Amino acid sequence: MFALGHRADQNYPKLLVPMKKITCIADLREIASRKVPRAFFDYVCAGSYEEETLRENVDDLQKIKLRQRVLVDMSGRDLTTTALGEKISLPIALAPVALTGLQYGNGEILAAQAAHEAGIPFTLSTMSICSIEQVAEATGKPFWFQLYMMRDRGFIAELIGRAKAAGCSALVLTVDLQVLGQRHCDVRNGLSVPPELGLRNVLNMATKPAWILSMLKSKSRTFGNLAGHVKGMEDVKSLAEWTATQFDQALSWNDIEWVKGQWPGKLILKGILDVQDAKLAVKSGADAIVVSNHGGRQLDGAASSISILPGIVDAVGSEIETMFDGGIRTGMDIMRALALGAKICLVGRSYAWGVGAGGKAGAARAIDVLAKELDVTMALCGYKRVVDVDREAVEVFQSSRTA
Ligand code: FNR
Ligand code: LAC
Repeated sequence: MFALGHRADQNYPKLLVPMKKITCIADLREIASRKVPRAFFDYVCAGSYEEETLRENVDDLQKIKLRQRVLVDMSGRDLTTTALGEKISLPIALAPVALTGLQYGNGEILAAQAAHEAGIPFTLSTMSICSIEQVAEATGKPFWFQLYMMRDRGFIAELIGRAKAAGCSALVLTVDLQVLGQRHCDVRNGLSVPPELGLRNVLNMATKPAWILSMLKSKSRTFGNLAGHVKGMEDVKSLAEWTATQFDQALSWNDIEWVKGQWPGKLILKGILDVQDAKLAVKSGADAIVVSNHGGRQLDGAASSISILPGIVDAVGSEIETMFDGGIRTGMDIMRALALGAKICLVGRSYAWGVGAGGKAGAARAIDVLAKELDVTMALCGYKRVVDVDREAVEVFQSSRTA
């Protein structure tokens, strides 16, 4: 698999770089920036409003210093762990990312295949391009389904039923997007699904032949789970307008019971960023939470996910599985989040750029980069097993280390 490359230090012609020569997530982002039409690439990168929270997610992770330990036996390392009681080969899951199938044709199917081959969970967004059924049929493996609660409860019950019928192994209920935080670039780019064929967009797409080719092979070009079921979904000109009319702004803790009635399986609440809410999540009977600010795409000015994580783990860590997302760009970041108590990390943009850069090979490369970085980081911090990583792995958040 080849992709467009960018680095001056690589001995490859700029146009073709083998995937295995891609060294880091930043490489995948760079390649995606050239291969994916502008409106869809910007959609992935963006945070809401001033992008303060987006920046803090990344910056606060980098501020946490890892503790270098030497002369400890680090042979035979083991990156396996569990999520919701299931064994997984890395402490990572692919986060729900809307419109992945517009980064590259069949993007959701390809990312799901890459995740399954790596032995980690894939989460399909409600707002995916490939439908639940298409992903299930193409992969033949269970995945997690992410749910947005809309006003039409009949449709939501039907959607949950479809996830059940497809053999989904967990429901991820996202609770931090009942109204949409504005990402300025989406307004400026006129982001629409399916892509609007105005002159500017067409000219931009014409410079992306690999993308066009992948889209021609794609099973779907609009919201696969919603088109044909929800009115107006065949042609969405503004996500903000659409969410404002469809999403249930009255959603409250009382509705979790209703969801559990429809879905007796494992339930994950995604978008918890407050200790008080984490305690309510435990009370609600959910199996897990994702400490998340939606990758800095919703409440701008909210604290970084990583700054909130330890407080939540201290408050509820023994009562509920605590997952984490926001700002993971390296294996070192994963180590930091695990050290502060995350059971696993969900990864959003890092793999979405991979899909844009090269479909399944790009997604697989993103997972591989993160896994290898985590493996080396663990070794240099003196850990053999992911499940043993604890707060002793970082310099901050140590209360009293005397020896
Ligand atoms: C998202 N996210 C998201 N979350 C969700 O529950 N449903 C969704 O459909 C989407 N869609 C979506 C699209 C794009 C382009 C991005 C970047 C993110 C949020 C996502 O699941 C996750 O919380 C963040 O991406 C985590 O932050 P990082 O890893 O991107 O920094
Ligand atoms: C987003 C939504 C759709 O972040 O989750 O764009």
